[in-house]
Amino acid sequence: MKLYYAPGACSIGIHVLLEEIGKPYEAEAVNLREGAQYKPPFAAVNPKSKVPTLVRDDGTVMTEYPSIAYWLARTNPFANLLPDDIDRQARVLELMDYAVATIHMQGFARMFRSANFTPNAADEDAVKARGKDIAEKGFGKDYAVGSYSIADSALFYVEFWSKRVGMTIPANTAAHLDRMLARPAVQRMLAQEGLA
Ligand SMILES: N[C@@H](CCC(=O)N[C@@H](CS)C(=O)NCC(=O)O)C(=O)O
Repeated sequence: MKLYYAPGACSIGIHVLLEEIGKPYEAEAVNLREGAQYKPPFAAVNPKSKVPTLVRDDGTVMTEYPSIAYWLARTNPFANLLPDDIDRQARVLELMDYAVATIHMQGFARMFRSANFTPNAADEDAVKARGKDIAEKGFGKDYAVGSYSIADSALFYVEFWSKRVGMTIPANTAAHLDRMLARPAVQRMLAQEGLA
Protein backbone atom coordinates (compact mmCIF):
# COMPACT_ATOMS: atom_id res chain seq x y z
CA MET A 1 0.00 0.00 0.00
CA LYS A 2 1.07 3.55 -0.52
CA LEU A 3 -0.14 6.56 1.46
CA TYR A 4 0.10 10.01 -0.07
CA TYR A 5 0.23 12.51 2.79
CA ALA A 6 1.29 16.05 3.63
CA PRO A 7 3.21 16.55 6.87
CA GLY A 8 0.79 17.73 9.57
CA ALA A 9 -2.30 17.58 7.31
CA CYS A 10 -5.41 15.50 8.07
CA SER A 11 -3.55 12.54 6.56
CA ILE A 12 -1.72 12.24 9.92
CA GLY A 13 -4.80 10.35 11.15
CA ILE A 14 -4.55 7.72 8.41
CA HIS A 15 -0.77 7.60 8.89
CA VAL A 16 -1.41 6.71 12.56
CA LEU A 17 -3.82 3.92 11.57
CA LEU A 18 -1.23 2.41 9.20
CA GLU A 19 1.26 2.43 12.08
CA GLU A 20 -1.33 0.84 14.40
CA ILE A 21 -1.85 -1.91 11.82
CA GLY A 22 1.88 -2.41 11.45
CA LYS A 23 1.96 -3.90 7.93
CA PRO A 24 4.58 -2.57 5.50
CA TYR A 25 3.50 0.45 3.47
CA GLU A 26 5.06 3.25 1.49
CA ALA A 27 4.48 6.90 2.36
CA GLU A 28 5.00 9.72 -0.11
CA ALA A 29 4.74 13.38 0.83
CA VAL A 30 2.77 15.72 -1.43
CA ASN A 31 3.91 19.33 -1.15
CA LEU A 32 0.58 21.15 -0.76
CA ARG A 33 2.28 24.54 -0.30
CA GLU A 34 3.88 24.25 -3.72
CA GLY A 35 0.62 23.02 -5.31
CA ALA A 36 1.93 19.52 -6.09
CA GLN A 37 -1.62 18.20 -5.51
CA TYR A 38 -2.84 19.93 -8.69
CA LYS A 39 -0.05 18.67 -10.96
CA PRO A 40 1.01 15.31 -12.32
CA PRO A 41 1.98 12.80 -11.11
CA PHE A 42 -0.25 13.24 -8.02
CA ALA A 43 -3.22 14.80 -9.83
CA ALA A 44 -3.42 11.66 -11.96
CA VAL A 45 -3.57 9.47 -8.85
CA ASN A 46 -6.27 11.58 -7.15
CA PRO A 47 -7.91 14.12 -9.46
CA LYS A 48 -9.62 15.61 -6.37
CA SER A 49 -6.11 16.80 -5.37
CA LYS A 50 -6.44 15.84 -1.71
CA VAL A 51 -4.54 13.90 0.88
CA PRO A 52 -5.00 11.38 2.41
CA THR A 53 -4.94 9.20 -0.71
CA LEU A 54 -4.31 5.50 -0.40
CA VAL A 55 -3.17 3.29 -3.27
CA ARG A 56 -4.03 -0.26 -2.34
CA ASP A 57 -2.03 -3.39 -3.15
CA ASP A 58 -4.24 -4.08 -6.19
CA GLY A 59 -3.42 -0.62 -7.56
CA THR A 60 -6.87 0.87 -6.92
CA VAL A 61 -7.06 4.28 -5.29
CA MET A 62 -9.12 5.12 -2.23
CA THR A 63 -9.83 8.67 -1.09
CA GLU A 64 -11.81 10.48 1.65
CA TYR A 65 -10.74 10.00 5.26
CA PRO A 66 -13.78 8.09 6.55
CA SER A 67 -13.77 5.54 3.73
CA ILE A 68 -10.01 4.93 3.95
CA ALA A 69 -10.23 4.54 7.75
CA TYR A 70 -13.25 2.22 7.51
CA TRP A 71 -11.63 0.08 4.82
CA LEU A 72 -8.36 -0.20 6.78
CA ALA A 73 -10.27 -1.20 9.92
CA ARG A 74 -12.41 -3.84 8.17
CA THR A 75 -9.54 -5.38 6.21
CA ASN A 76 -7.27 -5.58 9.26
CA PRO A 77 -9.57 -6.90 12.01
CA PHE A 78 -6.62 -8.02 14.17
CA ALA A 79 -5.81 -4.33 14.78
CA ASN A 80 -9.13 -3.79 16.62
CA LEU A 81 -9.85 -0.42 15.06
CA LEU A 82 -13.62 -0.89 14.94
CA PRO A 83 -15.82 -2.45 17.63
CA ASP A 84 -17.90 -5.52 16.67
CA ASP A 85 -21.11 -4.19 18.16
CA ILE A 86 -23.18 -2.45 15.47
CA ASP A 87 -24.42 0.30 17.77
CA ARG A 88 -20.83 1.14 18.78
CA GLN A 89 -19.73 1.00 15.14
CA ALA A 90 -22.38 3.55 14.29
CA ARG A 91 -21.14 5.75 17.16
CA VAL A 92 -17.58 5.50 15.82
CA LEU A 93 -18.75 6.54 12.35
CA GLU A 94 -20.84 9.34 13.87
CA LEU A 95 -17.85 10.75 15.73
CA MET A 96 -15.47 10.33 12.80
CA ASP A 97 -17.87 12.13 10.48
CA TYR A 98 -18.26 14.93 13.00
CA ALA A 99 -14.47 15.38 13.26
CA VAL A 100 -13.99 15.33 9.47
CA ALA A 101 -17.12 16.94 8.05
CA THR A 102 -17.77 19.54 10.75
CA ILE A 103 -14.69 20.32 12.85
CA HIS A 104 -12.29 19.99 9.90
CA MET A 105 -14.25 20.90 6.78
CA GLN A 106 -16.39 23.64 8.29
CA GLY A 107 -14.10 24.83 11.10
CA PHE A 108 -10.39 24.41 10.45
CA ALA A 109 -10.83 24.68 6.68
CA ARG A 110 -12.11 28.23 7.19
CA MET A 111 -9.07 28.98 9.36
CA PHE A 112 -6.47 27.40 7.06
CA ARG A 113 -8.06 28.13 3.66
CA SER A 114 -10.09 31.28 4.33
CA ALA A 115 -9.71 32.46 0.72
CA ASN A 116 -11.76 29.42 -0.39
CA PHE A 117 -14.76 30.74 1.55
CA THR A 118 -15.02 34.30 0.29
CA PRO A 119 -14.22 36.20 -2.90
CA ASN A 120 -13.27 39.28 -0.80
CA ALA A 121 -9.83 39.37 0.82
CA ALA A 122 -11.24 41.88 3.31
CA ASP A 123 -13.61 39.22 4.68
CA GLU A 124 -10.95 36.63 5.38
CA ASP A 125 -10.45 37.54 9.05
CA ALA A 126 -14.19 37.16 9.63
CA VAL A 127 -14.13 33.78 7.87
CA LYS A 128 -11.22 32.66 10.08
CA ALA A 129 -13.06 33.78 13.22
CA ARG A 130 -16.18 31.86 12.15
CA GLY A 131 -14.07 28.77 11.50
CA LYS A 132 -12.51 29.02 14.96
CA ASP A 133 -15.95 29.34 16.48
CA ILE A 134 -17.24 26.24 14.66
CA ALA A 135 -14.16 24.17 15.60
CA GLU A 136 -14.29 25.25 19.24
CA LYS A 137 -17.99 24.42 19.51
CA GLY A 138 -17.24 21.02 17.95
CA PHE A 139 -14.73 20.19 20.65
CA GLY A 140 -17.32 21.04 23.27
CA LYS A 141 -19.37 17.91 22.52
CA ASP A 142 -19.33 14.96 24.86
CA TYR A 143 -17.44 12.07 23.18
CA ALA A 144 -17.59 8.53 24.50
CA VAL A 145 -16.63 5.77 22.11
CA GLY A 146 -15.22 3.19 24.50
CA SER A 147 -12.13 1.44 23.15
CA TYR A 148 -9.61 2.80 20.63
CA SER A 149 -10.95 3.03 17.09
CA ILE A 150 -10.64 4.80 13.76
CA ALA A 151 -12.70 7.64 15.27
CA ASP A 152 -9.82 8.41 17.63
CA SER A 153 -7.50 8.97 14.69
CA ALA A 154 -9.88 11.53 13.18
CA LEU A 155 -10.44 13.24 16.51
CA PHE A 156 -6.68 13.21 17.00
CA TYR A 157 -5.92 15.20 13.88
CA VAL A 158 -8.38 17.99 14.67
CA GLU A 159 -7.09 18.12 18.28
CA PHE A 160 -3.54 18.24 16.93
CA TRP A 161 -4.49 21.23 14.76
CA SER A 162 -6.16 22.96 17.74
CA LYS A 163 -2.83 22.88 19.53
CA ARG A 164 -1.01 24.21 16.47
CA VAL A 165 -3.28 27.25 16.23
CA GLY A 166 -3.20 27.87 20.00
CA MET A 167 -6.88 27.02 20.55
CA THR A 168 -8.01 26.10 24.05
CA ILE A 169 -10.00 22.84 24.02
CA PRO A 170 -11.96 21.25 26.87
CA ALA A 171 -10.12 19.10 29.40
CA ASN A 172 -11.64 15.85 28.09
CA THR A 173 -10.39 16.44 24.55
CA ALA A 174 -7.01 17.76 25.77
CA ALA A 175 -6.66 14.56 27.80
CA HIS A 176 -7.59 12.54 24.70
CA LEU A 177 -4.88 14.33 22.73
CA ASP A 178 -2.34 13.50 25.46
CA ARG A 179 -3.36 9.83 25.38
CA MET A 180 -3.00 9.81 21.60
CA LEU A 181 0.44 11.49 21.77
CA ALA A 182 1.56 8.76 24.16
CA ARG A 183 0.72 6.00 21.66
CA PRO A 184 3.79 4.53 19.94
CA ALA A 185 2.00 4.62 16.56
CA VAL A 186 1.45 8.37 16.91
CA GLN A 187 5.06 8.91 17.93
CA ARG A 188 6.26 6.92 14.91
CA MET A 189 4.04 8.98 12.60
CA LEU A 190 5.26 12.28 14.13
CA ALA A 191 8.89 11.20 13.70
CA GLN A 192 8.29 10.14 10.08
CA GLU A 193 6.54 13.42 9.22
CA GLY A 194 9.24 15.53 10.92
CA LEU A 195 6.71 16.80 13.48
CA ALA A 196 8.21 15.31 16.66
N1 LIG B 1 -12.92 15.29 2.66
C1 LIG B 1 -11.52 14.97 2.48
C2 LIG B 1 -10.70 16.14 2.93
C3 LIG B 1 -9.28 16.01 2.60
C4 LIG B 1 -8.58 17.35 2.67
O1 LIG B 1 -9.23 18.41 2.74
N2 LIG B 1 -7.25 17.32 2.65
C5 LIG B 1 -6.46 18.52 2.65
C6 LIG B 1 -5.31 18.44 3.65
S1 LIG B 1 -5.91 18.42 5.33
C7 LIG B 1 -5.85 18.71 1.28
O2 LIG B 1 -5.38 17.74 0.70
N3 LIG B 1 -5.84 19.93 0.77
C8 LIG B 1 -5.22 20.23 -0.48
C9 LIG B 1 -5.98 21.28 -1.25
O3 LIG B 1 -7.17 21.48 -0.93
O4 LIG B 1 -5.39 21.87 -2.13
C10 LIG B 1 -11.22 13.73 3.30
O5 LIG B 1 -12.04 13.36 4.15
O6 LIG B 1 -10.20 13.07 3.06
